[in-house]
Amino acid sequence: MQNDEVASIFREIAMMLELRGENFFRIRAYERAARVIEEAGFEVIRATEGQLSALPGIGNDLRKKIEELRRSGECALHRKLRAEFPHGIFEMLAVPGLGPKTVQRLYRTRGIDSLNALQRAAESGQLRTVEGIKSKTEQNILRGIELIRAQAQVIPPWTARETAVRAQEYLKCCAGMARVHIAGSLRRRRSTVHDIDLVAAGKDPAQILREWRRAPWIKEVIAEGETKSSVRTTEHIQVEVRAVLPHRYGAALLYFTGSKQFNIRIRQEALRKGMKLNEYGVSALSRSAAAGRMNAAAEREETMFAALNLPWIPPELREDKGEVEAARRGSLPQLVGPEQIRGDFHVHSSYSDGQSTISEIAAAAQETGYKYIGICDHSQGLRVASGLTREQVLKKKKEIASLQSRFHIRILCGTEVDIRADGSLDYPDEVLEEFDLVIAAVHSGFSQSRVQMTRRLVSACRHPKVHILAHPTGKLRGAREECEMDFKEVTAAAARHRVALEINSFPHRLDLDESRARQAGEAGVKLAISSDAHRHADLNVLSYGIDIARRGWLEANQVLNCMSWAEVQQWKRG
Ligand code: DGT
Repeated sequence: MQNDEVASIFREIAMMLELRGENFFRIRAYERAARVIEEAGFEVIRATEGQLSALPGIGNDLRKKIEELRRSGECALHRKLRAEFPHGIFEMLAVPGLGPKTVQRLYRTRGIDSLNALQRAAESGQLRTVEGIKSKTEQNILRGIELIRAQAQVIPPWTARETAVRAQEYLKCCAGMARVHIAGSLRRRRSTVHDIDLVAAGKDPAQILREWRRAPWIKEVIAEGETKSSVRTTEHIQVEVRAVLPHRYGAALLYFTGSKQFNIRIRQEALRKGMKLNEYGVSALSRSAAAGRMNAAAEREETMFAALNLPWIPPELREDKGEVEAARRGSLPQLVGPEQIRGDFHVHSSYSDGQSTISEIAAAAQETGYKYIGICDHSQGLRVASGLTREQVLKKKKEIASLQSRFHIRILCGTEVDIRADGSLDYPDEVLEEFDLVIAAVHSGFSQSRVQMTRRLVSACRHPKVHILAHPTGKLRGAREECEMDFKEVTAAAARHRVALEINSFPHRLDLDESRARQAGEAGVKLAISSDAHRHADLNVLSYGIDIARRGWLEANQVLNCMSWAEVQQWKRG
């Protein structure tokens, strides 16, 4: 049993206790324990008594529950609570904005006990007849259900990469294997991946697939043939492998990288140039051209593009969003890459709701090769995230000053200051003056009207101390949509006042997304790619933000953290 499984059992216990209306502190204890277990850094199920007791918030009772899980794979309390509620209740609890009290009421008074029943009741307008539910809430519930359904099909990005790399490594060892590459949406670095695609080349494709199907983590073969195998792994992830002869590898990789819209577009481009393109190669429409030359093109992706008289198009751009035209004109962007990133502005330390000390974060950032690291803890008003008072800010500043000489990277004393409902910031100006770096963000009041929210964000951009607007749309993957606002007006204000918009790389946020990032870039706004890490070990999530930036056509000169800290200060001064 892995940590996330133990954590999810504790989280369910917390939810069920809440459904029962039990003691607040008992509920919070299970929720806190779930978080601590997820971030423990070792497998709690195998841990010693001493290791468990050293974890914050894991007292005797919770430690015994973990030991019970180790012994029996089960927890009696969990099983008992589970039996009290129908399974569908848990699906309902996942609907954004639907708390345990309302779920309980819907179940007890109306017998609504599943997502489907909830959807039917909302669609027929019955929910609004329940006490405490307005027609707007009913609409929000329907949107929430849609969001959950869409999210259920998506493989989390870290799982997708891990599964794909494991499959690739296995295939590399198959007899006669010449080349193997990850394809599909994962190669295009989409944040929503539904299945894993790989293209393999060798002199005996059928033999490669026979060997592939023997991989120990394959649970079920869905479809198989001489050139294609579709399987489901033990983690229920669908993996598609296409095996081809080496001289067809480039054509197959191009085709199975997609996207489908890009494939259609590039086929049209071939036709325009008197050629025919498919997953086997590219050939002249007229028979006069030498077939051999065309076959040679099919061996590598670069030569496929060259045959069409185009430069190689980075997979991240292959969405039919103008990239073929840009390639034809010779104006493809020089996409930002990880090697150009000089630092991370947005990391939380144990001063607020982070798990790592400033020293641990600085050491990890230095190890990553960064030149600076922004320690941006929450501001005073955000009590749930242990926001810092003025006194704590001064203490943190002092600690940073004393730590600085131990590191050769710059440690920036920063804040993620809350933007209040009226657009003012959660620290007075004299406290903001204490910081090297100010990131402003909305953390509540997301249901404000479009006009109010736009005004709120624009007003934050106007504040002369603000460098970055964090997670600008407030979106949470699978849980909350973008808030209502005039994005164009916000980008115009950001450009005017030299405020960068954040691409928040944390997998549950990924905000801005690629189309917003591209829009902002085109409006002349700088983008800051941040990890929003709450543990030093999570600095590497920044790679998801880089994927978004690349898919948003961004070049290094548009990215704030590709600048040196001196350049950032100069940019802010204007
Ligand atoms: P997904 O499944 O949402 O993760 O996205 P993809 O892009 O990986 O799509 P997938 O796995 O269905 O197929 C892999 C690639 O194969 C896709 O990106 C383009 C190509 N492909 C699949 N079906 C078609 C099709 O009907 N027409 C064309 N032109 N290409 C296709």
